Amino acid sequence: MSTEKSFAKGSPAPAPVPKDCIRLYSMRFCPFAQRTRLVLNAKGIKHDTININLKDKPDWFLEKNPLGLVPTLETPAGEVIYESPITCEYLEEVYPEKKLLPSSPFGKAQQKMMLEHFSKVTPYYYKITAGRRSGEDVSGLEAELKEKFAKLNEDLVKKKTKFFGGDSVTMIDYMMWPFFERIELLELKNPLNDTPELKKWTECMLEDPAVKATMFGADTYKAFYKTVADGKPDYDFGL
Ligand SMILES: N[C@@H](CCC(=O)N[C@@H](CS)C(=O)NCC(=O)O)C(=O)O
Repeated sequence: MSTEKSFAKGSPAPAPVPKDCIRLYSMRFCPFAQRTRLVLNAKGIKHDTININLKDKPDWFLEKNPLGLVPTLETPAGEVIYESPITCEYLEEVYPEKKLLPSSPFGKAQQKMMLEHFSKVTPYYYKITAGRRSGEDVSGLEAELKEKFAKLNEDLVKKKTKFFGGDSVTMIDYMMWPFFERIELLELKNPLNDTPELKKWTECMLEDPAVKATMFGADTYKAFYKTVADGKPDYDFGL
């Protein structure tokens, strides 16, 4: 089962998670939930998806995850896992066939450190888009973000690899990708022109089957985030 339309407050609770399946509570346009969708997809994990209306959440969802955030996973045994990096690490451990993390403790630690650095990038997406909406001068924020992109570029140059964890896609690439898929929302002028390796990375990522399977186009994101900015998020946009 995959519900596309979102469940809002008052919607009946979905059936229990089927025995051979894992469930993802999601929102179709959420970059954090996309991390989990990428991992589910890359590993070919059988799952169902319940989309949540995040403005008007069902009580049964809040009972599962009191933070009320997506992504949230639920197993047939009723175990609930949330916070995107935690959901992805859980999937890596439970479904180890196609590995996305290195096996050495140092390799794993390196990916976590990269993610920690990257977690300083994501707030700019909210600050810049909100700043623009309220007519603020966001040029300082833009410059800071470009500086962060330059650091990521330098990282790829030093490593001499196509991806952040080597020459094939690994977990860290999937953790970062959703924010690059949405880069046009920032309305920056040629955002990756000064960072050619990072730009090449985005081109390589676009070839990845899990990326292709989970992505939306820039026009869809723009239209969805316009509904958010107008205070009436249309979680079912395009359905
Ligand atoms: N730190 C969380 C962030 C997840 C998050 O912010 N998800 C948003 C949707 S993009 C959400 O669920 N928002 C609902 C709310 O804030 O009430 C993670 O990495 O999973």
